[in-house]
Amino acid sequence: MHIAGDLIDKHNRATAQARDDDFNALAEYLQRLGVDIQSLTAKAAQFGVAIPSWGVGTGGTRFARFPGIGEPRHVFDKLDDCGVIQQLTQATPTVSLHIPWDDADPSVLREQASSLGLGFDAMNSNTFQNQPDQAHSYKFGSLSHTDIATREQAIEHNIRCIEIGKALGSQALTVWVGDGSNFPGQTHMGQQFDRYLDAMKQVYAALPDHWQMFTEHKMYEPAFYSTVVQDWGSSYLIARELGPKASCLVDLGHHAPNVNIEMIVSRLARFGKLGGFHFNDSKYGDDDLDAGTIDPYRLFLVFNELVDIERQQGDAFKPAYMLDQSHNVTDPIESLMCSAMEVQRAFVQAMLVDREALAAYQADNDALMASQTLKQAFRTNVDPILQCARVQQGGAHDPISAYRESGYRTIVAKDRPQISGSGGGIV
Ligand SMILES: [Mn+2]
Repeated sequence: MHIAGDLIDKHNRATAQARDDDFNALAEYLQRLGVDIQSLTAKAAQFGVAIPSWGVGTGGTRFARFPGIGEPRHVFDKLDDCGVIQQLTQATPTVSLHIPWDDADPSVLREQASSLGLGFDAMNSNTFQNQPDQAHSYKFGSLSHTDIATREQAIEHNIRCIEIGKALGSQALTVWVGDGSNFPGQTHMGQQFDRYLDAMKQVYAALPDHWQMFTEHKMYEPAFYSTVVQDWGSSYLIARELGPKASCLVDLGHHAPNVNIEMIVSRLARFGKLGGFHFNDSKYGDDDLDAGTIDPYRLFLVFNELVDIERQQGDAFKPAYMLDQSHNVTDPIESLMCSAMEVQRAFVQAMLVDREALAAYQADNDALMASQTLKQAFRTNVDPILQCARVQQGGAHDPISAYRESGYRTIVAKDRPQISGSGGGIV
């Protein structure tokens, strides 16, 4: 189901004068800096970040989950919600599925997705919880489990995810495991890592040639003492051991407070192992808050590195961008739209950085002016660029307002009974 085109047109007409005025004012300002607003707007329009299918449901904490009205009942409802996010923001052209939560006939999934103007991003395997018909439990791990039959079951599941992904037109597999330990001494950390690597090599061997495989580090949860893929160093080692199709995903939330994530991004890219991102924000740990809500400057600094790397590596540099959040107190569609726009904003702001000036300040060791060069780009309000990029493509000037005007949630709630629980949103 879509938002009525008439409603979006009406909304965009009502905001047209303000949009034009603001765009022209910004164009004038950027012209003084030697920046062409039209090419910047075209780049903003091309920007896309994938929506995780699990993100359109309400998440929860270890304490409770408070479902909202009209939550998606199954993957087809999730695709509808993702379609609305794409329709209004024009910044989220793909969906990332999670197996087995989203198991369904691939041809039907493909048909619905294409009718909504959506494609499929990376496939996500799930070996961190048991399924009803499962022979071996993942309570004590999956790909690194001490029991070979459990490891084989986890390998088989990942290979099945690749098969489903092939039928959907996906080209990547993200492997995230909950494996680790809760007590010192519980596992032999070296042998556990060996078992994980051995299992991952078997999954890697099943990848089609043009596919990529992403590993994602996380310092804690659900294992609270050690995790098998604890940090970016472990993730890098895994990607290097596996081969050229393997690279690292950086989930912004999976770091201790104050960690310099932009430096991690720079390091991984420098050695060809930056696969992509899970965008969200965090105040304390893996809070899975909306992107840019706590520290928009850090998000900008990450994109500052990405734009710099792209300038050096050209089109060969194509990191996978995805959101990964848990929405506990907001409408997930609204949160995902806000996050997609925040990520797009950081990208556009980072393109405003005067790279030549920055390089000169760095060469002169002029720390203050180098920092000011970044700040100047970050302080620029690029809303008019984002608004025009959306409207030019048929999206809404203000997606949140248009969404609220449409009453979408109330309308779908008539067909979607309130549910008490479903897959979480905490990976
Ligand atoms: Mn993640």
